[in-house]
Amino acid sequence: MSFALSNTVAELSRRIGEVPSSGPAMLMGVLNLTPDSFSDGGLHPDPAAAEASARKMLAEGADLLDLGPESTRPGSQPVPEEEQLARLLPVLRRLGAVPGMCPITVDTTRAVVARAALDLGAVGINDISAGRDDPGMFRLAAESGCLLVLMHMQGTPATMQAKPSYTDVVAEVSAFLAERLSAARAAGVRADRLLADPGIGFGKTLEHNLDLLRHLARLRLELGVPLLVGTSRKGFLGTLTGRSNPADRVFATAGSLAWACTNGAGVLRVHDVAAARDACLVASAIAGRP
Ligand code: HH2
Repeated sequence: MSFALSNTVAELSRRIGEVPSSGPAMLMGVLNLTPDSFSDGGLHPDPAAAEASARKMLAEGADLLDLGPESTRPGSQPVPEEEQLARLLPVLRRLGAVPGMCPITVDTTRAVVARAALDLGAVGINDISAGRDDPGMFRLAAESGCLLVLMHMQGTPATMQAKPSYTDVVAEVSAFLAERLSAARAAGVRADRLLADPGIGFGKTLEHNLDLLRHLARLRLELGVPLLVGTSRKGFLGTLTGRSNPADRVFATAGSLAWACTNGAGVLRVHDVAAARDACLVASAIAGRP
């Protein structure tokens, strides 16, 4: 990692670490480069369309952008590494040339894809398998010094919503993430580069999702690292509001974000950056964290 890049990562991890006590959560805009994502699939058929969305999210206040070359919606199948690279690299090259572009993370479980993204200037890896899919991921994060998000998921995207089952969802998710965080640290990943994510919608019923959100502050305390939370437009919001189209869940998302950002979330992964920004500014101000 270059000197400039490692400074960016250090500054980012400092800012993210400060969030729960001061300031609203940081906003990570979702930029999926897939034909089949549950909400924005097919919206970015070429790098120019991706750049337009990136510029829009940047203007709306995104602190980070998360580029996704693989859908992980319920029932989805893994995308081969070559295909992920073909979707990702042209967009990364293009965004690298945009003046003032915010730092970029890549949503992949494959180390070869993550390495190529880091080589093109990405600052972090969002690994929804928490290092279980590819043993090379922790090594790469340790060597590069990048940010690393570790997420909880029961099962795999292909099967996860078939029959999610827990005795105590909060305790089990917390124990899983604690184990994955210590495995990452044991592999040499710097403690201040790690984030944990309860994985809303990944092998969870409505009640599981609500229980996890209700106990975000406890997870933050038990895990000792910043939390990333992704509720944006997800199915449980559709269940609660009766809105079947993910694009109609922007207000429902804002409600969940206002809760998350005042209850321990450091980074919010969102499709609608402008709505997320306003919801979090207001909720954080009421909570006394302007
Ligand atoms: N959710 C999605 C994808 N990646 N990563 C983290 N860390 N946390 C999340 O909650 C999360 C995630 C699913 O959302 P999206 O990317 O919009 O859909 P798809 O997986 O269909 O591309």
